[in-house]
Amino acid sequence: MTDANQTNQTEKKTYHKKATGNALNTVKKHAKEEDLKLYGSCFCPFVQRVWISLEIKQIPYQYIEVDPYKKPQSLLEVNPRGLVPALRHGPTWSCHESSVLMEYLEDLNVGQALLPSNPQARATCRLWSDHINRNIIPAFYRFLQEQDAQKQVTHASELQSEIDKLVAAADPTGPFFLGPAMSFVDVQVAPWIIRLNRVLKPYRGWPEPEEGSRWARWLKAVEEDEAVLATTSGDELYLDSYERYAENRPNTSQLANAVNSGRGLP
Ligand SMILES: N[C@@H](CCC(=O)N[C@@H](CS)C(=O)NCC(=O)O)C(=O)O
Repeated sequence: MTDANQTNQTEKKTYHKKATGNALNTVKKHAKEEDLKLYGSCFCPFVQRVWISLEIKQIPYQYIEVDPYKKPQSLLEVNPRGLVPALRHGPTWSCHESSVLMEYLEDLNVGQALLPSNPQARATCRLWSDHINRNIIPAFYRFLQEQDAQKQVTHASELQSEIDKLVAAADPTGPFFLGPAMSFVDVQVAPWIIRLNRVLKPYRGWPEPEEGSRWARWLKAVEEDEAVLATTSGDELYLDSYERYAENRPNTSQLANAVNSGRGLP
């Protein structure tokens, strides 16, 4: 006879350890040894930021899938905190933190620039990237992890209002933040944009954007961007990987713990 609890346990979904769909093709194309190595996890939105940047810039890189919850020695060597993404470039140098890594790739001056050249326009991009990190991302997880239906309504409107501030700061025509081309701010927010439909919609009933709105055009442009598509797995990968967050299971991740205890994100 099967123990009921045990059955329940085995039915729980968990994070995937291998990319699927388009992202798997990209992983395969970047399996061979390169000087620049991205240590990533297929489900991780912070990794996807760096991955999209590499794809846009067409910098040669090697993609190395790691499990950040198991923290293999190979990951701890490039990031002692044991979080993904981390980069190794050359035999000895390594670094981590997705926003820092995006800035590093920018500083290499290889391929398409993601920040504009004008210092004031660059500062504006950094200001809105800070808004994404400081306000949009925490609001996303507070909403996803909240178990109380009433509080979910409050968190949904908080998330929407943080997104609205970003939309109000964007170029009025778009479809991207600075206009017709994807740039730094778009890449910073893109992984969470694609997770609205794949995670917040199925788990929390996140609505479709208002038809014809500036936000709807932005979403569509991000969803159709080549580098976003190339780093995105099949829908099921996200649905499965985020069930832990949607159920707010204990010790899901350092990020989930930080959200639950009201601390800043790791
Ligand atoms: N601030 C970090 C956050 C990175 C992060 O939280 N990564 C998650 C995966 S999505 C991780 O490595 N978690 C491991 C853990 O919680 O122990 C960044 O921007 O790179």
